[in-house]
Amino acid sequence: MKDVTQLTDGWSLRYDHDLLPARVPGCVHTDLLAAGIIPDPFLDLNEIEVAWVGRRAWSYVADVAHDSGHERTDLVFDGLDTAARITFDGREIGTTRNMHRSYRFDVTGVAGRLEVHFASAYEEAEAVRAVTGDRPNVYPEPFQYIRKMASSFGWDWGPTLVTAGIWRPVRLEHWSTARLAAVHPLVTVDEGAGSVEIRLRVERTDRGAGRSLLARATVAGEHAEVRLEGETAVLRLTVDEPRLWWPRGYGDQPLYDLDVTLSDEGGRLDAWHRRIGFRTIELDRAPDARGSGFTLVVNGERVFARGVNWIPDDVFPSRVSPARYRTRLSQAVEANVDLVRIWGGGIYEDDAFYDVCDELGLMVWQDFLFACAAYPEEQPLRGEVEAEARDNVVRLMPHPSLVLWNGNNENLWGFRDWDWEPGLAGDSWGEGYYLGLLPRLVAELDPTRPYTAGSPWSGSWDHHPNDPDHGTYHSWEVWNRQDYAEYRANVPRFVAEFGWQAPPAMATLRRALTDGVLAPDSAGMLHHQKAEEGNDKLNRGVARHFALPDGNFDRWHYLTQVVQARAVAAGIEHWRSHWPACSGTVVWQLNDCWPVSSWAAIDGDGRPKPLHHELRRVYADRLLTLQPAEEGLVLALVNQSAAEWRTAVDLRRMEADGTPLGRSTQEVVVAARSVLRLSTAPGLVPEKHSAKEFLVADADGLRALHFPVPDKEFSYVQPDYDVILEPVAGDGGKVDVVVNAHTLVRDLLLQADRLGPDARADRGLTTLLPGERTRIRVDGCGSVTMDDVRAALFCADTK
Ligand code: BMA
Repeated sequence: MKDVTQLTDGWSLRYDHDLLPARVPGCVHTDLLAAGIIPDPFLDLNEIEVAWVGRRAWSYVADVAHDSGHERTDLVFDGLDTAARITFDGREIGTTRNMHRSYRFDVTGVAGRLEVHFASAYEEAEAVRAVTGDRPNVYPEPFQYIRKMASSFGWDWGPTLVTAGIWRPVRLEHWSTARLAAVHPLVTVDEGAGSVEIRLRVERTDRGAGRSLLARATVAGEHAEVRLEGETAVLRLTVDEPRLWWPRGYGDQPLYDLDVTLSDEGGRLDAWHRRIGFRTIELDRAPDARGSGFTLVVNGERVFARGVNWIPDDVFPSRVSPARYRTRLSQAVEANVDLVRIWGGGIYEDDAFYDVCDELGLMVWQDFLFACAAYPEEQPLRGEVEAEARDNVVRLMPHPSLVLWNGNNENLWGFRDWDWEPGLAGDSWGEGYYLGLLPRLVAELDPTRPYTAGSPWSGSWDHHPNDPDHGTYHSWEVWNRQDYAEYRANVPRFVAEFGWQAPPAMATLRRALTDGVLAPDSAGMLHHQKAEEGNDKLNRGVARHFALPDGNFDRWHYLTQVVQARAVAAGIEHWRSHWPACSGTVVWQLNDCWPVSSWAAIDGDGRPKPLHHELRRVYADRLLTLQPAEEGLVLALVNQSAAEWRTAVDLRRMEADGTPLGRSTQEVVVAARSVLRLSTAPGLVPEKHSAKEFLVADADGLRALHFPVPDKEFSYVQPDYDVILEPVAGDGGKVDVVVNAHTLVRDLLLQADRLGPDARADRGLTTLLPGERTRIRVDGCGSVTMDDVRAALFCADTK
């Protein structure tokens, strides 16, 4: 049987004449940080100070002995970042130039000093650029000339920390006769029967050549076996009426163990195991009266995708453990998300990511790794692109959560709209990957899964790549230039990106910015804001609704977070209420890779912003919303659950001080998985530009509000509420904060992180009518005083 030795221990990083202890998997920055040689680049302006790290060559060394008694020994790297030359016992055994591939070298009989020499990624990228010629991109960094996580070079939410290192596990594999070189399981469901087709490839030693081998597969008590005389074989298994894997909210996530073994007459040689799930997946892009849609269909059920975009959870991805993936993806689930799009400027994540998604019922949309640039199609890149795609398609295809391959992020759009076309003057820019190579590879290797050429993409060059009526759409004009109400101006078929920025939680800011003085434009704040005119856009966003607080950082911080939550909610409420014309929203972005002001719902320290709570509301199965629309004020009820929703909607027209002006109750029935749009009775609609009245709709504990004018014009009464602290019996770490409102209290927020760095509140923004109360449970805060709590409470209508 194959025998594996992990090479985790005993590594050192050469630093001038010293050898520093090194972590594998890891990277140079984290080793230098652990050795006290660089300051933490996540704090203050330290990023600038450590820029030299990415400009240098580095090497890792370990002494490796092995004597296995096997015929072959392979040195296997799951990931090298990036341009490396590997020597073993002084002999060069290989070179690499792709962070996204795994590598295997035959090192039979070799022992001694193993050394991995990394060139600076800049040097490699610049050398490749010299061969391919220059191409346009969105940032002044050479990220499209090297197959490495693009955002390592910085992004509009990320620092420029250009890594090097052995970023994924490395091991020795000792084997004799033959091993399983590739296992591709094609899993689908055919008329109720689960079908697994396993395409196998084996590698043989010289002595194993021609020997008869037996491959055997098992799933759900079914077996299949095949004799191999050559290198390849196909095994087929059928499982009668398997339990189906569903996205969360649609059913369970049963997973089945699929085992493949390889043996000869002497016994077992190799084994492979994955968990699979039975489901079908289609992407419906059929033309219709509006254009052409983009609807995921799972097990025949059409799904509105409640999505978030995912970026690498740490700019040093080797630090992201399986436990951290689980935490972050569980936060997505808490926000009622059912789809995660892995964005193309990041990485193909570790299997642990997709394992969690398989278990939690999160659909995964995986971009191939191209973002915001024209990518040369010449060698040496073309071969690398094909090799990395083959590696990762085969690695990830067993996961039932994976529902879609996507060719790139914004490159088809960039070519058409961002002035690339003239400058390219016929040079290659990646189209051959997105419309040629990648769809061919997916069809060859993973034909049960849909592929789309890009995001955004209208399906063909017949329409603009970002045509709202065709395929996927990225909505960025609103954040860049407009008020969030403008999200309501169109109904795209699938909104794959849109978002609004806000700073991170206060405790995160305080940890990251140690200079004490916080202001929107303090040096630290500006350094931890990477977007073009980011702060101006934040300020403009606030100023459309509120008086911009001058010199009051706490209020500025709170209001930017309120506007972020309201903006994203406005988009989702509108687009969801247009299902099935619109069949998905993917918020830019779920997470961050360091502490920064960004579009993220969860900040770089893992703390939720108010947007995270708001997502839970707007992505719930049932959503109640009031929307100014062309036809008047629309009351929309979204019911994405499998059960009919019968309810009575209580509509109240009110004055600012809570005086009722009109009320009615409407009985409604919303069919399963559907939306009901009703016009509001004219007598209940507040006067068009009234600063004095508003409308409240309530149903089954859900609430929708409509204020005819922006907050700064509304005649709020000075908010008044009292607060009671109730310790939670038997649990010293928890407290209930009960707020009783005497007036209208708009967007009340308890910033739990002000009560303790690990404290979490179970509620986000909450609007209370006069006489209403809310109970906010805070977990992890320890003992708190009334003063602490008062100082952590904010509301929007404060004068
Ligand atoms: C889109 C994304 C990212 C970017 C985000 C915010 O373009 O694809 O490249 O970070 O918008 O600007």
